Amino acid sequence: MTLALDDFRLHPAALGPAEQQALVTAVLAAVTEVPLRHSQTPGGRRMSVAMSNLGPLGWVTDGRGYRYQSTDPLTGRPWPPMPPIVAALWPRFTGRADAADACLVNLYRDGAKMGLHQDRDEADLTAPVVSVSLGDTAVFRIGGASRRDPTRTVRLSSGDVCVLDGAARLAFHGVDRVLAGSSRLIPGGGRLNLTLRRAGQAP
Ligand SMILES: O=C(O)CCC(=O)C(=O)O
Ligand SMILES: [Mn+2]
Repeated sequence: MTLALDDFRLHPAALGPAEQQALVTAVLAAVTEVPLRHSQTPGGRRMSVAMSNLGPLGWVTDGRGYRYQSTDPLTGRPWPPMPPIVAALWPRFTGRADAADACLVNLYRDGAKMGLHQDRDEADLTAPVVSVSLGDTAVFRIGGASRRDPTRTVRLSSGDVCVLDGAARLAFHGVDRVLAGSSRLIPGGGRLNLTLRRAGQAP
């Protein structure tokens, strides 16, 4: 396997059923202020994943490109604060004393998937990325720091947490598909992914 996978840390079943339920409830309540939406890619395609953000900075995509900003372009409002149960995942899974300043919320329904990409819009690319899976199982694909590197797939089930750190921080990754109906956690079905990052404050 490629070197990059050495720093891809998967914690299977890290979150128990009660914690998963509490996270879903808190996140869905918080995003009522800034509704989940199908954003446009810079190339003008509608994303199949519905997304929104929590915390000081939110990742947005539109015809102008990818970026982080402190307000929701749809509503003009600041992104809602991260619920404490979400913010607490950062120190727990990274061991760091700092805090995530961005939590991207992705909802996969109706055949939604995410193409192979790197997370590289953050000011400090040395801080890890923490990704939490809730609801239906995802077929997640991960490779190396070059798009041409070999990839492998990993099934991410509800309650799994993965950390992209070190050499894996810039690993290409994506979601090939979601196994519809594999969980009953999300009201209306589907998969909810929370991606916690340090987006701003480069050293
Ligand atoms: O849904 C996932 O597991 C991955 C999400 C992701 O890679 C992203 O939003 O950048
Ligand atoms: Mn990503």
